[in-house]
Amino acid sequence: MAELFSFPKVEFVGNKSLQAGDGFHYYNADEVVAGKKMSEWLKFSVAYWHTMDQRLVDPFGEGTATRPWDKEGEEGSMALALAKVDYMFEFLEKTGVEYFAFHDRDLAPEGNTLAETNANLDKVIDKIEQKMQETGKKLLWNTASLFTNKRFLAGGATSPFAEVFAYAAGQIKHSLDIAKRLGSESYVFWGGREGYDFLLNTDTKRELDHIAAFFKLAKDYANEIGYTGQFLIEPKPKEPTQHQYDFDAQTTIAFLKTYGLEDTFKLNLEGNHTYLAGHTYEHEVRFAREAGLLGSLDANMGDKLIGWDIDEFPNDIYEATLVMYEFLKNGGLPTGGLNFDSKPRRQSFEMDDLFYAHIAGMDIYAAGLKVAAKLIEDQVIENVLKERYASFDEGIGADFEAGKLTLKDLAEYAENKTDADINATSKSGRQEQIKQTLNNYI
Ligand code: XYL
Repeated sequence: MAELFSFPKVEFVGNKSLQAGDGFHYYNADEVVAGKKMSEWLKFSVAYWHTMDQRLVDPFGEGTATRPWDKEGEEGSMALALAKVDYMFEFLEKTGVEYFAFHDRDLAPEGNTLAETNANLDKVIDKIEQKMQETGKKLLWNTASLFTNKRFLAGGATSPFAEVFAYAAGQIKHSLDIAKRLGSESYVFWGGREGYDFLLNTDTKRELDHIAAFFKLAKDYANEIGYTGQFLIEPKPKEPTQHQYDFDAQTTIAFLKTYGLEDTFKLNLEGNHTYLAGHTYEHEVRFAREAGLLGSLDANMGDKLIGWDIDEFPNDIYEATLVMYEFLKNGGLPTGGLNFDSKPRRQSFEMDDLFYAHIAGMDIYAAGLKVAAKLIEDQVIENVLKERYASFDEGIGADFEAGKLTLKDLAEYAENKTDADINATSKSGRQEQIKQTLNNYI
């Protein structure tokens, strides 16, 4: 088959030239970092909905991009849906990305009934399965869109309408069948419309009970068909709803624990969502890691000046380093990866920009991985923490941590200390010095 893209296969070129676009400057698949090849640590994934389907619309204007596959069929046709698969797999081949991810509705048009929609979808899945066998490319995760179609205007699993709830369940069942069939490493639930727009017409308790029960039904079905991929929830605080139930990592962890779902799910954390929640990406990854619930990453970033989700390709070396620090502390992501839930900027509308954007995203995380590995090798942050918390390694602090003390014991110990005694034990936080050390590593 003739090549579909004129863009050459992307190879590692290093930093011989500093001009981007001629290949990878940092991502060197076989290079060993922290005991493993980069390609084993960094399981990159192309997002079907952006790379294949996104035409760079924004809330104020139509798409600016056309794609080479647009000529293969009418919008919304099966001909186009099937042709896109060829382009997707060549894109994976040329960029050296091993994984991809999709929503059910990214792949094929809907029919008049769920059964018709599933039949359309299965034709595309047949082709994807065949391509996966031919190329060895893998599915990082799949998911179901319970938010695009009008029927989901008030949510899917949290819809106040039982007909919609049942439809959503049917859609998830089929999506799990696909996950099993294609060996998807994880299965994602992003609750775009699982939340509320108006508190006074919403029975929040009932909706949360429903979605928790829905998740349990999904897990029961996965067990029944022998699908063992990791279930993931992707937090986002808002947009499209005013308030989403999976607001951020800690809210989602509390939800999972409230409903006894913490052994069923981990988290898929997306960079731009963390900004919308008023956090940093590394904050969210830290809290998920410490809860033992870090599952996968949607590698994108937001913009400090724009208030909505812009899904920008990652290009911030500080953020990539600090996220990779948490990632390495987690031992990587055994059943997850780095999915580029990202799109080029609206003015970067050419096909080559899609290649440049993925190269840049892979390079920034490869560079971040290398810096994070060096930080850990030199125990930079570990030493900061060791020194800062040293008073809990001996004396009263150690006795407290060992569970030997009551509140009364601590009160007796503190009773006759002066402020001068106590303040003399505080140490500088050294924030400026630590930041400069980080800069030196980068
Ligand atoms: C949109 C979300 C989705 C999920 C998958 O903000 O990031 O694209 O990643 O449904």
